[in-house]
Amino acid sequence: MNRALWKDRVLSSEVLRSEEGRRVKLAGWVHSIRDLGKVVFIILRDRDGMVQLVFSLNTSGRELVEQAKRLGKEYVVMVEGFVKHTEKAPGGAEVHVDRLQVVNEAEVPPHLEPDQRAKVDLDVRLDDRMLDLRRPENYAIFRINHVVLSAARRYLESEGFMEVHTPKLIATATEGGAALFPVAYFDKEAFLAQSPQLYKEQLSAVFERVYEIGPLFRAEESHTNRHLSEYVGIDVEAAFADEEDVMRVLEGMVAFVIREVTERCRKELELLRRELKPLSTPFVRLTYDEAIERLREVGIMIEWGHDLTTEAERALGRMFDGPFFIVDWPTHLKPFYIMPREDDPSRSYSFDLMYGWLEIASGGRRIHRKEQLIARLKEQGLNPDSFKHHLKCYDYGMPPHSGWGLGLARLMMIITGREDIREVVLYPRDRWRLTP
Ligand code: AMO
Repeated sequence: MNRALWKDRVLSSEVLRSEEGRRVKLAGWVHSIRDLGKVVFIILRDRDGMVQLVFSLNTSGRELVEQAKRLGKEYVVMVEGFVKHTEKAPGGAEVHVDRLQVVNEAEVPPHLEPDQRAKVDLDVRLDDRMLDLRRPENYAIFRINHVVLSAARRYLESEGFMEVHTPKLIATATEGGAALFPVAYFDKEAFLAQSPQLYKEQLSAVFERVYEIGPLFRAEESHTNRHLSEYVGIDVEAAFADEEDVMRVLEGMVAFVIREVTERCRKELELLRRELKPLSTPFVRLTYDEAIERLREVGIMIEWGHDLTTEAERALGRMFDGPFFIVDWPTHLKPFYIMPREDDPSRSYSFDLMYGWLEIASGGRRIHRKEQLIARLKEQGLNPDSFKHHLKCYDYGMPPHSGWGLGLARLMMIITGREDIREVVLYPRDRWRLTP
């Protein structure tokens, strides 16, 4: 069989839409095999889905039926045959094969066969991630991930944001709390970026509205189901905007993403047994003070000025089904670049976006005056000298600006209903995993 076979192949879904008797060529992987003696049924999987192949004595001949019996799961094959409509086939159509070429054989461990529902531990699956990704459930998750990204880009562009990429090799920390990964950078020490924070702020003084979608690195020592050492962030920064303006962009984007996924990923959501409720904006806004008061009413005591515990987040998640903002956080809980409130500097113009129990984004209004930024750096025990390149920008005309950062995988956990963040990342990196 020659190269031309896969040059004009059709995808599985096209077979299901084809007229009876149409001659088609297909290429893909053997998903499952059912050998009934005189007839062999194979489910072929391609990037588009699955289709049933039939090898029978009548159309295929004895030799081909025997060849089909010797196929194994995940073999790469190319076939040619004609379409037949029948109620008995999944999707209502099948291909009766009269030509078969085995392109490559495969040998997969039985517990990781992609036609089985995942029964084994996630870590075992992650050790053979490429194979694991072939399971239809995973295919659905990452197809949704793609639609989320494409919808986010479309929404942000419609709001006048321009896509940028900032360095991931950096000289200083930006997010106080999270630890950095050091990197040997020629004869110096560099770090992997925890966030594009300072660069996106600087770029807001040039292009006004920028966004970045890219990898971020945090040396998270603790092993939780919602933290990774490497994750994709969607970061936004806007000049001449306050926190309320960028919260509107954030809730608008999340609502748009949910709508797009609902419309464009029906098949995938059905496979994952997910139903997404449409979101109406604006989302609920709760101040930090109101949040700790609501928690006190259910017996969870958070002293003013302390961060919310996981238990507290879970309790709030039960009170607000869906997305809600927590705003006006104590200033000292937020990074140095967040602006303290003018009417009460112990509180700040900041917000976290929660979705149920999970924090999916955080942001706020930024300080745009140099003296105030230097004072805040010092208050947080940071050395302004380490930020001299950034501080210089405040001499060149820094506009008022605001922004936020959202964790893509956190949003994906919500959309797909997965409780472990590693399920929604292709090759997750955490405290214990650096391979594959
Ligand atoms: P923050 O540190 O809150 O804010 O991060 C923003 C969002 O990124 C996600 N996130 C993570 N996701 C997976 N693994 C991690 N280890 C991890 N850490 C954070 C969360 C979080 O809400 N510069 C600010 C944003 C801004 O103000 O613009 C920042 O990085 O969903």
